[in-house]
Amino acid sequence: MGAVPPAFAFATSAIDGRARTGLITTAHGQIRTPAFMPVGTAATVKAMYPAQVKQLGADVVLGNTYHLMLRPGAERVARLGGLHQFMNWPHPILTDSGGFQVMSLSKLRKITEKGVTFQSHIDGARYELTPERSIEIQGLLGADIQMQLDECVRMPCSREEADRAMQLSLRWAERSKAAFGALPGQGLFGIVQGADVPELRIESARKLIDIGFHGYAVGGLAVGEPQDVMLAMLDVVTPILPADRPRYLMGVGTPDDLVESVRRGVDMFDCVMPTRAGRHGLAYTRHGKVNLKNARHAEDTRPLDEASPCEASNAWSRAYLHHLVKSGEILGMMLLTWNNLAYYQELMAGMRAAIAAGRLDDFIAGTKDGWERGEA
Ligand code: PRF
Repeated sequence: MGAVPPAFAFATSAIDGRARTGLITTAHGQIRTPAFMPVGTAATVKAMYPAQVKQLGADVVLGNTYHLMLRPGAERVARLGGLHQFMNWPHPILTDSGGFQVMSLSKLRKITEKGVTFQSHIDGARYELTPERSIEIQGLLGADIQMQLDECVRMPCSREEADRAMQLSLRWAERSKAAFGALPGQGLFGIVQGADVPELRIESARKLIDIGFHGYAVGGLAVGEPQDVMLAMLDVVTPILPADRPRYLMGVGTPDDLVESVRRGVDMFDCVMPTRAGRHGLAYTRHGKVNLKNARHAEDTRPLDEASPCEASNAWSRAYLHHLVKSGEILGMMLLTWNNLAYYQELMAGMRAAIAAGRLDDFIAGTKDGWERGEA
């Protein structure tokens, strides 16, 4: 990196239907899109070394304002040189704003116009998170991509509730933008809300575009609704988002969600699924999911995927992985997390190459065929 980081930018290099492939430029390097961001909630992608995450093809990881403000604290991370240095990940970092995690993890939370107050899930201490404080924290962490504070409602919910949360998120979007003191190479994303109501989604997207962000996220999906509802909302939203800004579907998803969303024009994803599943004995492969807890693997000498270039997938037998998982051994979690992130990154690389070649639909059909035909 030179003395002055490059400006935040997004450029597409190929379009295939509504899907795009391109490059986001940030202060800490470039992100190839479509991108899957491994989740590094507490300044660690659980059970993985940072260099290993990068080597699998991840260009960016996600950190969480909520967790890091509670422990070790944003000011402390800043004193220690920022999140990149703290966790020894010199590449791009995106931080979520905290609102979603407050709603899912904290106790006694209360939302007002000003922001959200809550009790820490760690020690019960009281905190306040406003749009301004969230942006301040993300700045202290040094995140390359920062997210506005928003309110995400679970589905099913009433139209009135969806409307109220979406309008509040719009007002918080304005305040987040006003508070954002961009350093070179840093960007701020707005978040589209509106549950499963197309008119609310459209109003949210239009008004965010008027405010103006470096990128646009679609929030409030994968929160209890069936996949067809999520995809229908993407069909409504992605066509009206600016073609020259990255689009990020938050907290999604399964491999099938990823391919169907890329087909609909999404550029970025994050999800705990590959890492969390890996700590619970579940492997994702080209041949579908493999539950290593199942006794049918107890004497299976085959690896997860002998054709995979990833060592976690080709070098250890299912019998051994079954044993590690049944014994609660740390190495079981490490190997399955490694396998799962390798598979997710391989899927993203496959989609990027397919879009560049104008063959995304064929690639997706072949990929689904592999999952369905199984053997695993
Ligand atoms: N908002 C924010 N983070 C999120 C979500 C959201 O709606 C979701 C919903 N899938 C995951 N993470 N800020």
